[in-house]
Parts: sequence; C-alpha cells; structure tokens
Amino acid sequence: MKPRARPPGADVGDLSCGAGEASPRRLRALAAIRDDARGRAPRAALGGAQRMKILVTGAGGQVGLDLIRRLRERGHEVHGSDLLERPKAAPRDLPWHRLDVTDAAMIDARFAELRPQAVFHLAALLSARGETRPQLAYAVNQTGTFNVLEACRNHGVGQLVFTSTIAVFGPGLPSPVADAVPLLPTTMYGITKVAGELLGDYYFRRYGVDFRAVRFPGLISATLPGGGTSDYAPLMYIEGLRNGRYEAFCRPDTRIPMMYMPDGIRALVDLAAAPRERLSRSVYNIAAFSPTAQEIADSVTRALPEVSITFAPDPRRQAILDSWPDAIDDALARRDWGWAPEYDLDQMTTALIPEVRALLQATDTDVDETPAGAAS
Ligand code: AKB
Repeated sequence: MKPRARPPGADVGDLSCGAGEASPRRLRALAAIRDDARGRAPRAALGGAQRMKILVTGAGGQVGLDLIRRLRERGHEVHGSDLLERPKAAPRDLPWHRLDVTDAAMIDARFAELRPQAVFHLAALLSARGETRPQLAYAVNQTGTFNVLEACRNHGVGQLVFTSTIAVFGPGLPSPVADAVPLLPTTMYGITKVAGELLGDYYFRRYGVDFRAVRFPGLISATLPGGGTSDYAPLMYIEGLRNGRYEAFCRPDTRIPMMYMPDGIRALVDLAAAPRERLSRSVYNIAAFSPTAQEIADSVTRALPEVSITFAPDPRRQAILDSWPDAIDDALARRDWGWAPEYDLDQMTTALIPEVRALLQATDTDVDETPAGAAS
C-alpha cells in the first residue's frame, strides 16, 4: 500500500530542514511558499459532487474530444489545449488554448491564468511516430510530462490523470502481463511513458499531487488516428468504409490488446473519481479484448462483406508490435475501482460502423499513415 497523499504545502517544511543557517534570501523564499500554500484551495479530485475546472492537454489527439465530451456531460468546466488549432469537431463553446508542453514557461503562464483543479495529460507522440523522431518524442513525452507535473505542483492542481500504455512493456513477459513486472520497453515512446509513470508516482509521494494513470491498449474509435503502431485496427474500419479496401502494415497473426474508445474514456474518468484510499497503485493495467489482426479484419468483413482487407507487414512497425504483450491482466483495476469493459470485438464493430460513416461524411481529411509529423 502506498503512503497517503500529503496535504497541500506539506512539502514546504522540507525546505527548512537543510543543515546550516538559512540565508535571508532562502528565508524570504520559504515565507513566500508558505503564504502561497496557505492561500491555496484544498487539493481537489474528481470523485465528489463538486464541479471542477479541468484542463486537457493534447486535446486534439485521438482521445481528447471523446474525453472532453464525457467530462462536460458530468458537469465539469473543461478547457482543451494543444499545439494544434481547435479541431473542427470540437464544440463551439469549448475554451481552447494553444499549449506546447515542451515549453515550461508557456505551461506555467497557462496554469497561472486558468488555475485548473485537475489536469488530464494526453499530449504525446505515439510509438511509430516516436521512432521516426526519438528526440522530439523525448521532448514531448518526457520533458513535457515533467513540465506538466511541475506546473501541477507549483499551482496547487489537485489531480493529474495520465495516459500510459501497453508500450511500457517489452518482449518476453509471461501472458497475460500483470501490473508489476519489469518494464523494459524497446521504443522511445515506451521508455518515456515508463518515466512518466515513475515521475507521476514520485510527485504523488513527494508533493501530494494525486497522480493516476491507466495503461491503454490500442484504442479504436471513429477518430482519424495518427502515429500509433496499433493504428491498423481503426484504419480497417475507416479505410474499409472509405475505399472499400485496406492493406494493413502488420502480419495477420499479430495479436495485441485492443479497446473501444468509450470503454477507455470510462476507465479514465472512473479511475479519476475512485476514492484514493481504495487504490493500491497509481498506475493500472486495463484490458478489453486481444484479437489477432485477422480476427479484426474478419469482424469488419462479417459486417461489411464488400470490404477487402489484405496484409503487407512493415518490418519496423511489425517489430514494435511483436515487442508488446498479447494479453493484459487487469485484475487489480477490477478489484480496486470496479473496472470492467463493456464491449467485445463484435459489439464494437456494430457500434463503430455508423460512427465511422458519420466521420467520413463530416470530413474529407486524408488519414496520416506515415509515422512522421508534429506532436499532438
Ligand atoms: C500506439 O500504437 O503507439 C498507441 C499505444 C498502444 O499506446 N496506440
């Protein structure tokens, strides 16, 4: 069992514990921090009835708008932020802010201006794109997460919810993979997500920032994906409906954990709202189904017999997929906060097809299949 979160300002005393006499400058700094800590509202988390002010980073990516919709349905005041312009699909009355998570000063200014009570930190470069630009992936995923944690600490943010991933696992683990196993990923994305998990847990224990994370499987939704290695799954639906055919960049026997987006969103929000004392960890595995790529193709073509799905494995992306687990053990999430997925593969296919049709009617944007590009 991890130690409980310390109250706001509990870290302040640590500064005065150093050996030797404090300089006047140090005393002034301590007084300022104490005053600030006294003036802060108590740290808040999503569990109560309270309407909260929530900032979502990376809100223009695959998860952002679905998460924002759910948080607004629950009555929260939500602000989206991203490097990208406001997406066309975003609600008109959603406040949207430009935010580059690699820029600590910009984050600090935004947090000072908005004073969020909780943050959902989604901004990241995904695995395939991260392998084409590892230095950028490090800057966005690792430095960006550190910057966001620092801003949470400095501005009294109660809760930080983080999206981790099955990419934190490396090859050779027993299946299904449990939460607490050696984390030896082979991609820059996986390495930076491991660091994000560890940093977040450190900020929880050291500064009382209520850090929580789920390790997402490949997510499937009616949103144009970009830069992920699991993208072949949503693309079977999107390209299948748009062009009548799709050539997947993996072998048909590739098997990784997958999840329909509504289950993923529910996991994020339910974990954020769970009583902290029920949680035995900060970071949780979650699972839904683990089909082979061929099984996903079969589910698509059972529903859409006119669609043809073929396979032409790309060695670099196949190597990433082969390094990930084929199944996840989510027993702790089920026990601690009642996690359970609602959709299996065919239920997802039935729900997803009309959503993808609507997406294609609303947009003529090309899918970014090349794993290169800017952070989102
Ligand atoms: C990716 O493919 O990089 C992501 C993930 C599994 O985290 N979808």
